[in-house]
Amino acid sequence: MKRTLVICKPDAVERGLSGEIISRLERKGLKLVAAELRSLTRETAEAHYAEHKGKAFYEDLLAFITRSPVFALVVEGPEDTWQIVRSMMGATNPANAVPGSIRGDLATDTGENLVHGSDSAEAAEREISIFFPDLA
Ligand code: 3AN
Repeated sequence: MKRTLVICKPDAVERGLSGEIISRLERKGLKLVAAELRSLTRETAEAHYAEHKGKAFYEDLLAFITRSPVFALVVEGPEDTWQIVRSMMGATNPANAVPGSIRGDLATDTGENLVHGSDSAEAAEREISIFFPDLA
């Protein structure tokens, strides 16, 4: 899958860091294919985070991701684009995210960790179809 979904989460937009995140992706050599600033409905958030349903942090996660607009992006690169984005993001827990990564440089909180990237080629396809059905 050459395309992957990236979400600059509400904390990124609120902190004025969506430009920084997009700039890093572009400087890396990934191409923007789609981009939209939008408020997520609970329904869209549930579809996106279906794998986390039932976990202790699920309701907090839905409240967070729907609290203010996100910047949803589709970026394109070589076959392993989703892996490139994941390594640029850094670990889910910013305490483990290496300096140089988005979370390693800019985040301190596991919940509010600025960015989402699809974690497999299958997830990229599924998530792009949720956010940008015309592209799928
Ligand atoms: P990633 O965002 O690195 O792909 P996932 O998919 O495991 O991580 O988790 C999705 C989101 O759920 C995370 N970005 C984070 O906001 C939240 N999350 C994951 N694990 C925890 C946790 N242990 N406590 C609080 N929030 C969590």
